[in-house]
Amino acid sequence: MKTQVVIIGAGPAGMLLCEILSQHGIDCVVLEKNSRAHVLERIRAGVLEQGTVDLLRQYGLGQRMDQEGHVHDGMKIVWAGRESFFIDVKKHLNKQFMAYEQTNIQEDLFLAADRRGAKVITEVANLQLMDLSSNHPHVTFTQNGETSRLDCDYIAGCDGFHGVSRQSIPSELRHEFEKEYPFGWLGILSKTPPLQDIVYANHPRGFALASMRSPSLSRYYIQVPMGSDINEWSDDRFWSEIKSRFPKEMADEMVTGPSIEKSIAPLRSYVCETMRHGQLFLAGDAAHIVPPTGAKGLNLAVSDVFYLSRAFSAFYDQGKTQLLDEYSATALRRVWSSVRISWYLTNLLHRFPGGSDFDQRAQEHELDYLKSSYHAQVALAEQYAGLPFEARNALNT
Ligand code: RFL
Ligand code: PHB
Repeated sequence: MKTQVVIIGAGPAGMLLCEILSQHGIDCVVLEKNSRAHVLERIRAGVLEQGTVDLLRQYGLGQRMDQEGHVHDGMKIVWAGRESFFIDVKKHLNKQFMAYEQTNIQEDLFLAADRRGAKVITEVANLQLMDLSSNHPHVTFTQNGETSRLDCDYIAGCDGFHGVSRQSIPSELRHEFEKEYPFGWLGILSKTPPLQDIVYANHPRGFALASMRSPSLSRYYIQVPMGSDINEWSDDRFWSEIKSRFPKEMADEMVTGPSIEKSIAPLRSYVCETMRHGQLFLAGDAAHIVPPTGAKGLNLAVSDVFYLSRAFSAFYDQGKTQLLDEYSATALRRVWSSVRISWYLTNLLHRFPGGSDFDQRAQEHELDYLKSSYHAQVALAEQYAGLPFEARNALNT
C-alpha cells in the first residue's frame, strides 16, 4: 500500500488534517488505535477560539456548529468574598468564542470523511514508524491479526500525548519541557441550563469552573487533590462542593441535576521541541499538553493542523519545502503563547497545596490588579482569545 501522507490518530487533529488534505487533493490514510465508537465517546473540550471556528467554516465543517453551538464574548472571573469581573474579548479584540463539544466536532469530521470516502483504518495495533530520516518512510501495523506495510512521503503524528509518534524521535533530539500540577479537575456534564457566562472561580476550597455546551447542557469542574477517587464523588457531593466555591447569587442560579458524565483529569504542561524529525511532523497533543484552564488544547491542535496542511499544500502544489522546514518553529510560537497563558491562569486561579501566605497574597494582588486595570484585561483577553494564525511570508513562498 502507498499514500502521500500517513496520519496517525483519528482525534480532532488527525481527522481535521485528513479533511483539509483531501480537499487539497492530497492522498492520505488515517490509522487509529481505537474503534470509531470509542473515539466518538470521549468527552473533552468545549470552547473554540474564533480562529478555530473560522477554519472549520472555511472547510465546510461549520454548519452544525453554527446551528447548535453557543457564541459567547469572553469569561468571568470570581473569587471568594470579592466582586467578579468580565474579560470582554469581543470588546477588546472583536473576537468571540463558540461553545461546541469536541465529540460533535469528531462526529462532523467522521461524517465528512464518510462523504469523501476517506481512508480511515481503525483498531490498528503495533504501529511502528520506519525510515523517518529517508525520503521513503513507511509504517507497519497489524489489524485483525494481519500485518500491513504502508509507504508514504510524510507521516503526521496526531496520536495524542500517549501515542507512538513522538517516541519515534530519538530522545537525544527531543527537548522536553514539562510541569505537573499537584491536583486534577473533576468534571461533570449535566442536562441542565448553564449559567449565562463561562465563570472561573478562585476560592479557598479550590478552583471551580462553570461552563456550557448548549442552552440545555452544562459542564462544571472543580479542583480536586491528585489521586482523588471518583467513586467518592456522588452527584450531591459535587453540587454542594461547587456551590460552596461560587458567590451565593451564582450558586443559587445553578440548576442541578444528574450527571451524564463524570471524570477526573490530571493537569500538566508539556512541550516537545522539535515538532519535526525527518519526514515525521507532530501535531496536537502528540507534541504538547496544556492544563485545561485556558481551554487551549483543541485550539492548538487546530492551529498546528492549519500550519501543517498549508505546508503540505505548498509542497504538493509547488514543490516547495520551505513551509515544511519552518513548520516546527512556526507552530511552536503559537504553542508557547497558549502554554504560557494556560500556566498563568492555572497559577492565578487554583489553590496550591502547601502554598505560603506570600503565594496567597501575590495571587490576590494579581486578581485585584486584573480587576482594576484596563490594560491588564486587554492583555489577558488577547492571550485568552489565542493569537492569530501567522500569515505565510509572501516573499519566500
Ligand atoms: P487526541 O484527541 O488525544 O487524539 C489522538 C488520537 O490518537 C489515537 N492514538 C493512536 N492511534 C494509532 N496508534 C497509536 N499508537 C495511537 N495512540 C493514540 C488515540 O486513540 C486518539 O484517537 O489528540 P488531538 O487530536 O491532538 O486533540 C487534542 C484534544 O483532544 C485536546 O487537546 C483537548 O481535548 C484538550 N481540552 C480542551 N481543549 C480546548 O481547546 N478547549 C477546551 O475547552 C478543552 N477542555 C480538554 C478540555 C481536555 C480535557 N481532558 C480530558 C484532558 C477539558 C478536559 C477535561
Ligand atoms: C469546557 O467547557 O469544557 C471548558 C471550558 C473552559 C475551560 C476548560 C474547559 O478553560
